[in-house]
Amino acid sequence: MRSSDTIFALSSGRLPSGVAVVRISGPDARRAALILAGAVPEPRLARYVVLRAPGSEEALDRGLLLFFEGPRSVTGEDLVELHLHGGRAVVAAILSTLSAIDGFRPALPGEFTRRAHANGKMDLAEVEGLGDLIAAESEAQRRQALAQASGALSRRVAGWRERLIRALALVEATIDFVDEDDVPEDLTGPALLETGLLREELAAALADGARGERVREGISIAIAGPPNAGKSTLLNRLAGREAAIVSHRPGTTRDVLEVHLELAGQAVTLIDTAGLRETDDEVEAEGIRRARARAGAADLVLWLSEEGDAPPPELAHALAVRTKADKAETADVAQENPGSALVISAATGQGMEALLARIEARAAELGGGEPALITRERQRLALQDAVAHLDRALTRAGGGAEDLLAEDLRLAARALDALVGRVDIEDVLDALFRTFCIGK
Ligand SMILES: Nc1nc2c(ncn2[C@@H]2O[C@H](COP(=O)(O)OP(=O)(O)OP(=O)(O)O)[C@@H](O)[C@H]2O)c(=O)[nH]1
Ligand SMILES: [Mg+2]
Repeated sequence: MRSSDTIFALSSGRLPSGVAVVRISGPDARRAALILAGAVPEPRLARYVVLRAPGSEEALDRGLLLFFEGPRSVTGEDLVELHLHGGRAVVAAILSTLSAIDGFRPALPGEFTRRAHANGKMDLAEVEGLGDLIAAESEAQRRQALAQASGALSRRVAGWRERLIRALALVEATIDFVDEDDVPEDLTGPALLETGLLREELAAALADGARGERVREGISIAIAGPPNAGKSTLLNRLAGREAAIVSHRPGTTRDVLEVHLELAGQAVTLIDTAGLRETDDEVEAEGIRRARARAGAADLVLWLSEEGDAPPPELAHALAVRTKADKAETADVAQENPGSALVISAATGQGMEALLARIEARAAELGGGEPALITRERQRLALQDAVAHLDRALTRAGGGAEDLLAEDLRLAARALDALVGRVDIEDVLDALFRTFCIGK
């Protein structure tokens, strides 16, 4: 597999489809246009063409052909895009024609993006954002991923890095000129001041990162409570399908069951669990152990019971929900003591709007607002690393520790580089040369 090969692939979705898009990228992409359509159109203009196999008069298909001349293309290479009729045989005929061209081969998974990255079109954070955008299922995930794919994190990191390098240049200057008279004063003071400001900004982004990761992974809502409370019935109602088995027998649900849905623009994993009770049954006991674990880790727990009981102490933050309001006795009790718990009937739908409103409010609390900068663990760890180095740098105040301070700042810059997937430290020197008149 050479990176100088010209690669091609079906870039649109499952066939058959209305339109299929085939992408061809690499040094010989023009040749594909010449062979298939007889001419290479002007860059960035769609041309309606008849596509033919080489040496044949017969048309394979008619469609649009676009040519993007590198580096002004998504991969940074010459790139041809064919918009074909989305039939399996049409696409097969085009792909097999492309395969027969010398130096052409099918693209590996992610290879277009890999080339875009290699050609400096996207950094690592943008590639991650792009991956998330393609996987996005909720509105919040789409917004967050699009921001990251469009360079929101990369731009912020670039700004931080520039300031860090400037601070580092001040420290380097202090080291280099320490024995000379023409350096105005100790420059580590301003460097430390900037380091402190940066540290706060990085820490704030880090604190907000939990929200980003939650949006990306989805919010988890566990339904817990005693056996027979109506947990599975509620899950089915929220999911809009019979996902879980419902029965009048207490202890029906034994495994943890998950359904994925979108609530208030957030991806939500709804988790049905085994009813909590004392039991001698080994299988049920394991189900209950899992139920407790999942409820304990969930972003929101709904504690269901027919009596509207308060949740147990280990789930103190759970939202109490009184179920089966349609049953007369329950309804009476509910009226006696209104407001103590949400009252619903999964059978009639009573109280469901209020319950959904509470869930949505919590989802908005957890994942709402402007897209977060940090959206995955790898980014969080790199940012934590940078903050740790800045923290260490801030302990170097006072004379004599300039070398150590410089090293801390260099390591922080390297952590930021790792965050966006770029590691070159040479431009520290560039910054130094730019800021000071070395050739004195
Ligand atoms: N009248 C009425 N019956 C309900 C309602 N919700 C659930 N039920 C009934 O209550 C019984 C138990 O329902 P499930 O949803 O299986 O209860 P569960 O909490 O999942 O029970 P386990 O899985 O055993 O812990 C079933 O017979 C349901 O039909 C409701 O809103 N009104
Ligand atoms: Mg159940």
